[in-house]
Amino acid sequence: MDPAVTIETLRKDLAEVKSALDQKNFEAVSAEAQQQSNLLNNITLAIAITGRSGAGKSSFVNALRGMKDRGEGAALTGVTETTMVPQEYSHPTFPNFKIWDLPGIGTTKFSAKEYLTKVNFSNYDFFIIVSSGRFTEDDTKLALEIQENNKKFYYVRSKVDIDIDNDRRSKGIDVGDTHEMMQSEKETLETIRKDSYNNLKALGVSSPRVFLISRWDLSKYDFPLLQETFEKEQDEIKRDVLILCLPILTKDSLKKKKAAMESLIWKKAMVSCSVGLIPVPFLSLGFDVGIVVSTMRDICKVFCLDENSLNILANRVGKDVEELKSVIEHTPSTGKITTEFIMDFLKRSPVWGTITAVELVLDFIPLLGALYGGGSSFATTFYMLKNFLENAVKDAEKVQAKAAEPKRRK
Ligand SMILES: Nc1nc2c(ncn2[C@@H]2O[C@H](COP(=O)(O)OP(=O)(O)OP(=O)(O)O)[C@@H](O)[C@H]2O)c(=O)[nH]1
Ligand SMILES: [Mg+2]
Repeated sequence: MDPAVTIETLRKDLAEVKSALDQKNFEAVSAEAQQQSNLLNNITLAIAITGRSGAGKSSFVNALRGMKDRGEGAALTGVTETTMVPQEYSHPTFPNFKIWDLPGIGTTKFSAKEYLTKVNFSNYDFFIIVSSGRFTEDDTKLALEIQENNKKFYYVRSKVDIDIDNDRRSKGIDVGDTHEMMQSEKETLETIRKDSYNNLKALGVSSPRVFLISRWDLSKYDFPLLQETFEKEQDEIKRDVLILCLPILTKDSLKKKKAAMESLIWKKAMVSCSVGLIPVPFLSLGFDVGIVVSTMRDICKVFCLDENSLNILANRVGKDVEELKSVIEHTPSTGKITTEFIMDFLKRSPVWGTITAVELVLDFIPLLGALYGGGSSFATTFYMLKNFLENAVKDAEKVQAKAAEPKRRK
């Protein structure tokens, strides 16, 4: 791991930590850090996907998990037999993030109330109702009942790529005619938007919000907006879980993941001062190596740099995993993130060797001196994790760019 954090960036980061600490009293922040620092493993988030048979529910489940429809653990799609019981699918690397594939209400004989009881509605954080055509009265009754039970729901209109293509063909527009294609696409999307709005309004929904989506290109159309909307409407902790677990689709998702991870890092650094300390002889410091190791591994998973995520991404984009790995410069494979790796990094770190980062930390946030090790544990953990994160983001950008490159013809 090459050092990526300089004194200047450390100073800036500490100013941010300080402003977070200044807003509450130290004990409250400390307790909050304890509670939230392990959110990826402690907090469960469950999303329910419902909608008519064939609407694209299972495809959407796979899309949210960053997976292809074929492959180990993928939800079965395109089958004619609809399963009549909720199916649970965990996120491939963060098992507490669950997506439930529910049978559509129209495929059951239940009323909305009975349906919600049967599918254990209270287990879900929110619902997504998927339709590939008009939303039905059943879907709408369900949405109103969900609302009645104080849960959120989002309407998703899937398969817009098919509508766009159909309209283009019926207008006789050639695929080479980019300008005409774009115009036609705009018109199709506008028509679907209006039609969905009017249809839902007619069914009794007061201010319908519909998100237009294609499973084949989630970075286009309304998926980024949908993601942003449900992040906005969750509490702070669940929002961070969503941001960290949802697939990387745009540069913006990388940015958001980085910010969420940064806020997690200083909480981890505070916790690292209080438990299972081991001394670092050459620095006469103590910090929790276990926390540092597990957080670095989590960073790898969040930024799709661990073996499992890389394999899933390679499979999704039809590339060899070695090709994706070849652009990773700084981030080691998760198996190599060990106590030895961390000690070695600290020994080689020029920033750590030449300045007393502890003093810098205490200068900024004298309160941290009250922590175990007089702030040194905090400073060491914070510095190392921040460094690892900066490097991971650089690598993630390169891996995503490689994944997005057109495939070479053989
Ligand atoms: N072109 C296109 N096809 C899609 C999209 N979403 C799903 N499909 C296809 O639509 C078909 C049905 O999708 P599924 O995800 O199996 O639908 P489902 O709602 O789970 O169906 P049931 O489980 O039978 O209720 C599959 O062949 C999918 O590949 C999309 O956004 N665009
Ligand atoms: Mg299905």
